[in-house]
Formats: sequence, C-alpha cells, structure tokens
Amino acid sequence: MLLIGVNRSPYTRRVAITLKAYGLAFEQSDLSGFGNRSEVRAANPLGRIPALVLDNGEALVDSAAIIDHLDEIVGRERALTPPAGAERRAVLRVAALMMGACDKGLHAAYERNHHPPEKVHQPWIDDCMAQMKQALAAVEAKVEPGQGYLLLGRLTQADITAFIAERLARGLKVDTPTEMPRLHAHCRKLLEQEAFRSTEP
Ligand SMILES: N[C@@H](CCC(=O)N[C@@H](CS)C(=O)NCC(=O)O)C(=O)O
Repeated sequence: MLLIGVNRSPYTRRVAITLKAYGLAFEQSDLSGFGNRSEVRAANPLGRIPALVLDNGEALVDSAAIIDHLDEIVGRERALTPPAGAERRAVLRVAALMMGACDKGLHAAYERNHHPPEKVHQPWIDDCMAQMKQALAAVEAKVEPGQGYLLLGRLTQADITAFIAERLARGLKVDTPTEMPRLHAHCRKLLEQEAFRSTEP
C-alpha cells in the first residue's frame, strides 16, 4: 500500500498512525496538496491528501473512507472504532468533533494563507478558531487524568483524532498546555507510543 500525503496534514497523519497501530506495512509518498498539485490530483481527482493506493492500484480517498477499509482488513475485533452500539457512537462522536475541529482550523489557516492580505476576513478566522477550541474543550472534559485512553480503556479513533487535532491546534498557535491542559498531557502520553512517535513530521 502507498500512502500519499505528508504527516504535517492531520488527516494524513491520522491514517499513518492507524496503519502503524494495525501493524500494516505501507510506503509513504510525502506529497502535499498545495505543493504537489499534479501528483496528488493523479491519485485523487479532488486534489487532497491523504490518498491510499492499494496493491491492486485502486486509490482510496478521504481519511474516513481509508480507515473504513483498514478496519475491514483487520476485522471488527481489532478495529479502532467499535462495530456497533453505544461504544461505536461514543467513539464516532469524538472522532467527528475532532475531525471537524481540524476542518475549522484549516479553514482559518486557508483564509489567512490563501487570500491577499486585504481580502482576509479576520472575523471568519476568529469564528473558525472559536469553533475549533470549543470542540477541543468538549474532548478535554472527557480526559480522565491517569487513564491512558479517552474511551473504553483502550486505543480508539477517539485518541487518534484528538491527538491530530490537538497537534494542529498548537500549530495554529492555540496554547493547549494552558487552555486544554488535560488533553495536552493526554497527547504527550500518546506520543510515547511508536505509532504516534514515528509519524511525527
Ligand atoms: N475530509 C478529508 C480532508 C482532506 C484535506 O482537506 N486535506 C488537506 C491537507 S491537510 C488538503 O489536501 N488540502 C488541499 C486542498 O484542499 O486543495 C479527509 O479526511 O481526508
């Protein structure tokens, strides 16, 4: 399998961490959505990373669809999203909040970085960042200090998505050690695991 994308992208890193956590072998092509437009568009017509090219040449796009496939490969017992019921809903809720937080953070970054300065609308940036922070604060409230994982006493997509969203927030100058100290500490602890550490950009 070939993972297309740089781990600076939270979505790509989510897939990279998941692949490593599942112990699935893969190669990675460090392409960025903006820096390597034609190569990325060859794998994903939408021009976004990540894409995952399977050994038969099929290209999967969007981190959620890619992870859905990886969950199928490893089977429902090992999948980092539980197969059904309240446990599944709880993990999906955190994952949706955290992926949405990433989306809002990137909307803010794109507004700042992809518009001429006189066209940047600061209230939109502020609103996006406020939404990102509120979602992070909701997950901060779920962190039980001393517990290794957010939910179910084991690694789930709740942890992985919280990790990549907290990382992105820090990159966008959110002071998570002060504003979300438990979440920040939780993510630092996750970084001790190989799947998280080895995917550091
Ligand atoms: N929902 C998608 C989002 C992917 C995404 O927005 N990737 C960004 C990089 S962080 C990208 O490629 N942006 C380039 C673009 O939108 O043109 C996913 O979960 O994979």
